[in-house]
Amino acid sequence: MAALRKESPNAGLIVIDLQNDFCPGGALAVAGGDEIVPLVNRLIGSFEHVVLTQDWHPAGHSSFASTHAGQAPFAAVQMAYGSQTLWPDHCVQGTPGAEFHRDLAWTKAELVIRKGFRKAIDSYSAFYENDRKTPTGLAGYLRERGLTKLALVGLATDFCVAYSALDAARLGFDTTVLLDACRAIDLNGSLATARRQMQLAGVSLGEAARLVA
Ligand code: VGL
Ligand code: ZN
Repeated sequence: MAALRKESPNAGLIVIDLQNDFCPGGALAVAGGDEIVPLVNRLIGSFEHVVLTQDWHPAGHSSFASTHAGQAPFAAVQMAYGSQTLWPDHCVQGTPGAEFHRDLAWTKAELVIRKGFRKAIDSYSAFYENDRKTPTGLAGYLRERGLTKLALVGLATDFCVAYSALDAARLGFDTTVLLDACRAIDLNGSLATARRQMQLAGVSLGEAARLVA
């Protein structure tokens, strides 16, 4: 894991969706979501390359329960591209809820990649929208810059972090999720499922506290 740090110029830290709406008090609060900020900041300090993702939905997004008559948050519906969980309205473009947590040391980030900006399709992964086919452009960016080793942290472990890690591994990146710098939504066993899927896909599960100790 030491190879992930600063001394490795081909390593990148990807911080997933560390935004107000995923922190306590936010519209889709993840328990303890704000607790990871100090550890993520230490990681940001110890990596040469940092990329942030920002969940970034237009009002009336198709992943919002409020967009679907008679549907409540956390229900699953069928979309053209497959099953989609419905969420409370969150991370609406330009709103305070979509901003990064105020204590996140975001200024060092070389790229902020926004996702979920198309009304008709959600995007959990930083690499592909939820049809698993439409690229965000992140893989091309990382490859062109020679970043082959990725450490992922942020919110939520079992949705945007896991989907991003599974895609990263599938795309051939050497991928580690630092679980102590993530927090989960854990809907119907989704955390256990995500951990199992990541292990099967060859994603390393590590600890940020050891990396920055
Ligand atoms: C996320 C649900 C909806 C996440 C984003 O960041 O994990 N989860 N939008
Ligand atoms: Zn979202």
